Amino acid sequence: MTMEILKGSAEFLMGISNHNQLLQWLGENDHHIGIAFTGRSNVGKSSLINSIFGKSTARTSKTPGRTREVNIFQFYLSNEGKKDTTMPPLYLFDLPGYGHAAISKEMSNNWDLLMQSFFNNITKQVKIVNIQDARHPDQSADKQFFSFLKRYHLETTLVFNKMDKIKTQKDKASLKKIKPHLFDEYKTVKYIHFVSAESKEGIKELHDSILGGLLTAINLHLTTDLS
Ligand SMILES: Nc1nc2c(ncn2[C@@H]2O[C@H](COP(=O)(O)OP(=O)(O)OP(=O)(O)O)[C@@H](O)[C@H]2O)c(=O)[nH]1
Ligand SMILES: [Mg+2]
Repeated sequence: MTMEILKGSAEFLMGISNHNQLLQWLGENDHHIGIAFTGRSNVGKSSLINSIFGKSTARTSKTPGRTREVNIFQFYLSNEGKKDTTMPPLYLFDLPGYGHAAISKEMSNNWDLLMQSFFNNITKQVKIVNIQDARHPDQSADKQFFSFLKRYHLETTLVFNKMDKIKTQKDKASLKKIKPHLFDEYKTVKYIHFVSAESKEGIKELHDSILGGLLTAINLHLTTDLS
């Protein structure tokens, strides 16, 4: 049985910038299984979503801070190349970026409210992907985000994007050396990937790792339903 994320199947449901509306959506869809993309503005969250879920799923931009809403998509898996309709609905959340200097106080307060509402109310069946820029790993904004995230005990995959910008093998190797330190510092991080949405390096491995997490969550869901 070959399962994959069905490319081009992600359907945009809505973009939510109001935390009460987000609470309402999460309340109405309370068995959600899925995946949430987080990271500093401009690290390539939307670009990575597109390389995994199919071109033009999410809007990308040269202007940092473009994604200001929680964008919710529904997507499907394929089994032997065919759309699998036996699965519970799967959701993809493209979350607004953090750490953008030019963001106003008002916008950053709204980000806090949105993110608290999101992380307080999603199920454990939502896997978190944190994207960082391979050229600037573990920035203070990332540390802050992880200290916020820690209290929710959600399994997280850490992804270093824009690997195409790291030209020498020596620089790639020294970046990869910080892995043990990151696993040690961030206890909820289970996997670390080095990828490029541009060159597609590492994308297949990231896809497989995300799919594995989804299949585990789906199995748990099915087992719980039967008991
Ligand atoms: N060289 C290179 N550029 C990339 C890569 N991934 C994304 N970019 C570029 O980085 C910029 C930001 O990409 P987005 O995908 O919009 O980033 P984002 O994290 O969604 O940004 P916000 O929504 O503003 O938080 C765009 O100009 C992309 O083309 C990559 O792997 N390599
Ligand atoms: Mg974006």
